[in-house]
Amino acid sequence: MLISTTTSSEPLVLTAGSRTFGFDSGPLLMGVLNVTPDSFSDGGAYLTVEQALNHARQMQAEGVDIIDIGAESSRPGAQPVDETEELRRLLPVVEAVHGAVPVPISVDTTKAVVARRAIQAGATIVNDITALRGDPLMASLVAETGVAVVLMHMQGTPQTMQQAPTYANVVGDVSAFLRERVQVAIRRGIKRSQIILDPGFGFGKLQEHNLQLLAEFDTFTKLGYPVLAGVSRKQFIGNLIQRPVHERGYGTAGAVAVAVLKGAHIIRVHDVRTMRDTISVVSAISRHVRSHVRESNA
Ligand code: HH2
Repeated sequence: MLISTTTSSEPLVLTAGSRTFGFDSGPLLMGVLNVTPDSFSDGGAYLTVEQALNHARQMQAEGVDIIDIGAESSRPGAQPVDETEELRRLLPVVEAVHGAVPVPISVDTTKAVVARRAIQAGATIVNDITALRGDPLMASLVAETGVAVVLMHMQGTPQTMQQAPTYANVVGDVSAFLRERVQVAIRRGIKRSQIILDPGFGFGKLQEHNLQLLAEFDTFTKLGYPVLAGVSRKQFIGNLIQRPVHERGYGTAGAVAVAVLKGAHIIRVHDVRTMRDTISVVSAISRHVRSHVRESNA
Protein backbone atom coordinates (compact mmCIF):
# COMPACT_ATOMS: atom_id res chain seq x y z
CA MET A 1 0.00 0.00 0.00
CA LEU A 2 1.37 3.43 -0.87
CA ILE A 3 -0.15 5.39 1.98
CA SER A 4 1.21 4.61 5.41
CA THR A 5 -1.71 4.27 7.82
CA THR A 6 0.23 3.60 11.00
CA THR A 7 -1.21 5.54 13.92
CA SER A 8 0.89 5.73 17.04
CA SER A 9 -0.94 6.41 20.31
CA GLU A 10 1.42 9.22 21.36
CA PRO A 11 1.80 12.13 18.93
CA LEU A 12 5.47 12.80 18.22
CA VAL A 13 7.01 15.88 19.77
CA LEU A 14 10.41 17.33 18.96
CA THR A 15 12.22 19.61 21.39
CA ALA A 16 14.86 22.00 20.10
CA GLY A 17 16.18 24.30 22.81
CA SER A 18 13.18 26.19 24.16
CA ARG A 19 11.04 25.29 21.12
CA THR A 20 8.68 22.38 20.72
CA PHE A 21 7.51 21.10 17.34
CA GLY A 22 4.51 18.88 16.63
CA PHE A 23 3.61 17.21 13.36
CA ASP A 24 -0.21 17.06 13.58
CA SER A 25 -0.71 19.52 10.77
CA GLY A 26 1.74 17.85 8.41
CA PRO A 27 5.47 17.68 7.85
CA LEU A 28 7.77 20.59 8.58
CA LEU A 29 9.56 22.18 5.67
CA MET A 30 13.31 22.67 6.10
CA GLY A 31 14.80 25.10 3.57
CA VAL A 32 18.45 24.74 2.55
CA LEU A 33 20.80 27.72 2.75
CA ASN A 34 24.33 26.75 1.73
CA VAL A 35 27.00 29.40 2.23
CA THR A 36 29.58 27.44 0.26
CA PRO A 37 31.28 27.95 -3.09
CA ASP A 38 30.87 24.27 -4.04
CA SER A 39 27.49 22.81 -2.96
CA PHE A 40 26.05 20.59 -5.68
CA SER A 41 22.94 22.70 -6.16
CA ASP A 42 23.19 26.20 -4.69
CA GLY A 43 27.00 26.49 -4.37
CA GLY A 44 28.20 30.08 -4.78
CA ALA A 45 24.70 31.59 -4.85
CA TYR A 46 24.65 32.98 -1.28
CA LEU A 47 28.25 33.82 -0.49
CA THR A 48 27.69 37.28 1.00
CA VAL A 49 25.73 37.82 4.21
CA GLU A 50 23.32 40.01 2.26
CA GLN A 51 22.62 37.34 -0.38
CA ALA A 52 22.17 34.71 2.32
CA LEU A 53 19.86 36.92 4.36
CA ASN A 54 17.75 37.78 1.32
CA HIS A 55 17.35 34.11 0.55
CA ALA A 56 16.38 33.37 4.17
CA ARG A 57 13.78 36.17 4.02
CA GLN A 58 12.43 34.79 0.77
CA MET A 59 12.13 31.29 2.24
CA GLN A 60 10.34 32.76 5.26
CA ALA A 61 7.86 34.52 2.98
CA GLU A 62 7.32 31.22 1.16
CA GLY A 63 6.42 29.41 4.38
CA VAL A 64 9.57 27.61 5.52
CA ASP A 65 9.51 26.09 9.05
CA ILE A 66 13.27 25.62 9.60
CA ILE A 67 16.29 27.08 7.80
CA ASP A 68 19.24 24.68 7.53
CA ILE A 69 22.47 26.64 7.14
CA GLY A 70 25.58 24.83 5.95
CA ALA A 71 29.11 26.02 5.20
CA GLU A 72 30.73 22.73 4.15
CA SER A 73 29.52 20.81 1.11
CA SER A 74 28.93 17.08 1.57
CA ARG A 75 28.42 16.29 -2.10
CA PRO A 76 30.31 13.22 -3.34
CA GLY A 77 34.01 14.08 -3.61
CA ALA A 78 33.72 17.44 -1.79
CA GLN A 79 36.90 18.64 -0.11
CA PRO A 80 36.70 19.02 3.70
CA VAL A 81 36.72 22.56 5.10
CA ASP A 82 38.67 23.44 8.24
CA GLU A 83 37.04 24.86 11.35
CA THR A 84 38.29 28.43 10.83
CA GLU A 85 36.97 28.63 7.28
CA GLU A 86 33.66 26.98 8.19
CA LEU A 87 33.14 29.47 11.03
CA ARG A 88 34.14 32.39 8.80
CA ARG A 89 31.47 31.45 6.26
CA LEU A 90 28.79 30.36 8.69
CA LEU A 91 28.70 32.54 11.79
CA PRO A 92 27.89 35.96 10.28
CA VAL A 93 25.03 34.33 8.35
CA VAL A 94 23.60 32.52 11.39
CA GLU A 95 23.80 35.77 13.37
CA ALA A 96 22.17 37.82 10.62
CA VAL A 97 19.38 35.30 9.97
CA HIS A 98 18.71 34.86 13.68
CA GLY A 99 18.49 38.62 14.14
CA ALA A 100 16.18 39.28 11.19
CA VAL A 101 14.17 36.16 10.32
CA PRO A 102 11.98 34.59 13.02
CA VAL A 103 12.39 31.00 11.80
CA PRO A 104 14.21 28.24 13.75
CA ILE A 105 17.75 27.66 12.50
CA SER A 106 19.45 24.33 11.96
CA VAL A 107 23.20 24.16 11.42
CA ASP A 108 24.55 21.57 8.99
CA THR A 109 27.93 20.74 10.49
CA THR A 110 29.94 17.79 11.78
CA LYS A 111 32.20 19.87 14.08
CA ALA A 112 31.26 20.47 17.72
CA VAL A 113 33.10 23.80 17.91
CA VAL A 114 31.21 25.10 14.89
CA ALA A 115 27.92 23.78 16.26
CA ARG A 116 28.56 25.41 19.65
CA ARG A 117 29.23 28.83 18.11
CA ALA A 118 26.15 28.48 15.89
CA ILE A 119 24.00 27.55 18.90
CA GLN A 120 25.33 30.61 20.77
CA ALA A 121 24.33 32.65 17.70
CA GLY A 122 20.78 31.25 17.73
CA ALA A 123 20.69 27.81 16.07
CA THR A 124 18.48 25.24 17.81
CA ILE A 125 19.04 22.14 15.64
CA VAL A 126 22.34 20.44 14.78
CA ASN A 127 22.19 18.56 11.49
CA ASP A 128 25.09 16.14 11.88
CA ILE A 129 25.51 13.99 8.77
CA THR A 130 27.90 11.72 10.70
CA ALA A 131 25.24 10.89 13.31
CA LEU A 132 27.62 11.80 16.19
CA ARG A 133 30.49 9.69 14.79
CA GLY A 134 32.53 12.60 13.40
CA ASP A 135 33.38 14.63 16.49
CA PRO A 136 33.57 13.00 19.92
CA LEU A 137 32.39 16.25 21.54
CA MET A 138 29.16 16.57 19.53
CA ALA A 139 26.96 14.29 21.66
CA SER A 140 27.79 16.07 24.92
CA LEU A 141 27.21 19.45 23.27
CA VAL A 142 23.72 18.39 22.16
CA ALA A 143 22.95 16.88 25.58
CA GLU A 144 24.19 19.96 27.44
CA THR A 145 22.41 22.57 25.28
CA GLY A 146 19.14 20.68 24.66
CA VAL A 147 19.10 21.43 20.95
CA ALA A 148 17.64 18.90 18.52
CA VAL A 149 19.98 16.69 16.50
CA VAL A 150 19.62 15.00 13.12
CA LEU A 151 21.20 11.54 13.08
CA MET A 152 21.80 10.71 9.42
CA HIS A 153 22.98 7.48 7.83
CA MET A 154 26.05 7.67 5.60
CA GLN A 155 28.23 4.80 4.37
CA GLY A 156 31.83 6.07 4.17
CA THR A 157 32.64 9.77 3.96
CA PRO A 158 31.69 12.36 1.32
CA GLN A 159 35.12 11.75 -0.27
CA THR A 160 34.63 7.97 -0.63
CA MET A 161 30.94 7.25 -0.22
CA GLN A 162 29.96 6.74 -3.86
CA GLN A 163 32.90 4.47 -4.74
CA ALA A 164 31.29 1.11 -4.00
CA PRO A 165 28.43 1.30 -1.53
CA THR A 166 27.25 -2.18 -0.53
CA TYR A 167 24.45 -3.42 1.70
CA ALA A 168 23.05 -6.83 2.64
CA ASN A 169 19.63 -5.17 2.68
CA VAL A 170 19.70 -1.39 2.42
CA VAL A 171 16.51 -0.68 4.39
CA GLY A 172 17.37 -3.20 7.12
CA ASP A 173 20.99 -2.03 7.35
CA VAL A 174 20.10 1.68 7.50
CA SER A 175 17.36 1.01 10.02
CA ALA A 176 19.74 -0.99 12.25
CA PHE A 177 22.32 1.79 12.01
CA LEU A 178 19.78 4.46 13.02
CA ARG A 179 18.58 2.39 15.98
CA GLU A 180 22.19 1.92 17.11
CA ARG A 181 22.89 5.67 16.83
CA VAL A 182 19.76 6.41 18.88
CA GLN A 183 21.10 4.13 21.63
CA VAL A 184 24.47 5.91 21.55
CA ALA A 185 22.76 9.31 21.71
CA ILE A 186 20.63 8.27 24.68
CA ARG A 187 23.62 6.80 26.50
CA ARG A 188 25.38 10.15 26.00
CA GLY A 189 22.50 11.99 27.74
CA ILE A 190 20.45 13.15 24.74
CA LYS A 191 16.68 12.93 25.28
CA ARG A 192 14.46 10.97 22.89
CA SER A 193 12.51 14.14 22.14
CA GLN A 194 15.69 15.79 20.78
CA ILE A 195 16.29 13.15 18.08
CA ILE A 196 15.50 13.30 14.35
CA LEU A 197 16.43 10.38 12.07
CA ASP A 198 17.43 10.49 8.40
CA PRO A 199 18.25 7.58 6.05
CA GLY A 200 20.64 9.87 4.13
CA PHE A 201 19.59 9.80 0.47
CA GLY A 202 22.68 9.90 -1.75
CA PHE A 203 25.17 9.35 1.07
CA GLY A 204 26.86 6.08 0.06
CA LYS A 205 23.85 4.87 -1.93
CA LEU A 206 23.49 3.54 -5.49
CA GLN A 207 20.40 4.30 -7.57
CA GLU A 208 18.62 1.13 -6.45
CA HIS A 209 19.43 1.88 -2.79
CA ASN A 210 17.89 5.37 -2.96
CA LEU A 211 14.75 4.03 -4.64
CA GLN A 212 14.40 1.24 -2.09
CA LEU A 213 14.83 3.66 0.84
CA LEU A 214 12.07 5.85 -0.55
CA ALA A 215 9.77 2.94 -1.40
CA GLU A 216 10.07 1.65 2.18
CA PHE A 217 10.37 5.02 3.91
CA ASP A 218 7.62 4.01 6.35
CA THR A 219 10.07 1.53 7.93
CA PHE A 220 11.90 4.58 9.30
CA THR A 221 8.82 6.54 10.32
CA LYS A 222 7.77 3.55 12.46
CA LEU A 223 10.93 3.78 14.59
CA GLY A 224 9.26 6.30 16.89
CA TYR A 225 11.22 9.47 16.02
CA PRO A 226 10.63 12.28 13.55
CA VAL A 227 12.22 11.34 10.23
CA LEU A 228 13.75 13.77 7.75
CA ALA A 229 13.76 13.17 3.99
CA GLY A 230 16.53 14.94 2.06
CA VAL A 231 15.83 14.12 -1.58
CA SER A 232 15.92 17.63 -3.06
CA ARG A 233 17.45 17.78 -6.57
CA LYS A 234 19.67 14.77 -5.85
CA GLN A 235 21.45 12.70 -8.48
CA PHE A 236 19.10 9.72 -8.19
CA ILE A 237 16.26 12.02 -9.29
CA GLY A 238 18.43 13.43 -12.09
CA ASN A 239 19.14 9.87 -13.26
CA LEU A 240 15.42 9.15 -13.58
CA ILE A 241 14.58 12.24 -15.63
CA GLN A 242 17.92 13.01 -17.32
CA ARG A 243 17.90 16.63 -16.17
CA PRO A 244 20.55 18.91 -14.63
CA VAL A 245 20.32 20.06 -11.02
CA HIS A 246 18.23 23.20 -11.62
CA GLU A 247 15.63 21.34 -13.67
CA ARG A 248 14.80 18.73 -11.05
CA GLY A 249 11.92 20.58 -9.36
CA TYR A 250 9.09 18.38 -10.65
CA GLY A 251 11.17 15.26 -10.14
CA THR A 252 11.85 16.35 -6.55
CA ALA A 253 8.13 16.98 -6.02
CA GLY A 254 7.43 13.36 -7.03
CA ALA A 255 9.92 12.02 -4.50
CA VAL A 256 8.70 14.45 -1.80
CA ALA A 257 5.12 13.28 -2.38
CA VAL A 258 6.13 9.66 -1.73
CA ALA A 259 8.08 10.62 1.41
CA VAL A 260 5.07 12.55 2.76
CA LEU A 261 2.67 9.68 2.01
CA LYS A 262 5.07 7.35 3.81
CA GLY A 263 4.93 9.55 6.91
CA ALA A 264 8.03 11.80 6.68
CA HIS A 265 8.07 14.50 9.38
CA ILE A 266 10.62 16.96 7.96
CA ILE A 267 11.27 17.58 4.27
CA ARG A 268 14.61 19.25 3.41
CA VAL A 269 14.39 21.19 0.14
CA HIS A 270 15.89 23.96 -1.97
CA ASP A 271 12.63 25.16 -3.62
CA VAL A 272 10.45 26.20 -0.71
CA ARG A 273 7.48 27.61 -2.62
CA THR A 274 6.92 24.61 -4.89
CA MET A 275 7.51 22.07 -2.16
CA ARG A 276 5.21 23.91 0.29
CA ASP A 277 2.38 23.39 -2.20
CA THR A 278 3.37 19.78 -2.85
CA ILE A 279 3.46 19.00 0.87
CA SER A 280 0.18 20.81 1.60
CA VAL A 281 -1.72 18.80 -1.00
CA VAL A 282 -0.15 15.43 -0.26
CA SER A 283 -0.30 15.71 3.52
CA ALA A 284 -3.97 16.79 3.41
CA ILE A 285 -4.78 13.66 1.39
CA SER A 286 -2.68 11.53 3.71
CA ARG A 287 -4.41 12.93 6.83
CA HIS A 288 -7.79 12.36 5.19
CA VAL A 289 -6.93 8.72 4.51
CA ARG A 290 -5.70 8.23 8.07
CA SER A 291 -8.85 9.68 9.64
CA HIS A 292 -10.96 7.55 7.30
CA VAL A 293 -9.05 4.43 8.37
CA ARG A 294 -9.50 5.39 12.05
CA GLU A 295 -13.27 5.87 11.56
CA SER A 296 -13.70 2.55 9.81
CA ASN A 297 -11.66 0.81 12.56
CA ALA A 298 -13.73 2.45 15.34
N1 HH2 B 1 21.79 16.38 2.09
C1 HH2 B 1 22.76 17.29 1.85
C2 HH2 B 1 23.33 18.02 2.90
N2 HH2 B 1 22.94 17.82 4.17
N3 HH2 B 1 21.56 16.73 5.72
C3 HH2 B 1 20.62 15.83 5.99
N4 HH2 B 1 20.23 15.63 7.26
N5 HH2 B 1 20.03 15.07 5.01
C4 HH2 B 1 20.38 15.21 3.70
O1 HH2 B 1 19.84 14.48 2.85
C5 HH2 B 1 21.38 16.18 3.37
C6 HH2 B 1 21.97 16.93 4.43
C7 HH2 B 1 23.20 17.54 0.44
O2 HH2 B 1 22.48 18.60 -0.12
P1 HH2 B 1 23.01 20.10 -0.20
O3 HH2 B 1 23.15 20.69 1.18
O4 HH2 B 1 22.16 20.87 -1.11
O5 HH2 B 1 24.42 19.98 -0.92
P2 HH2 B 1 25.91 20.09 -0.42
O6 HH2 B 1 26.16 19.00 0.57
O7 HH2 B 1 26.71 19.95 -1.70
O8 HH2 B 1 26.11 21.44 0.23
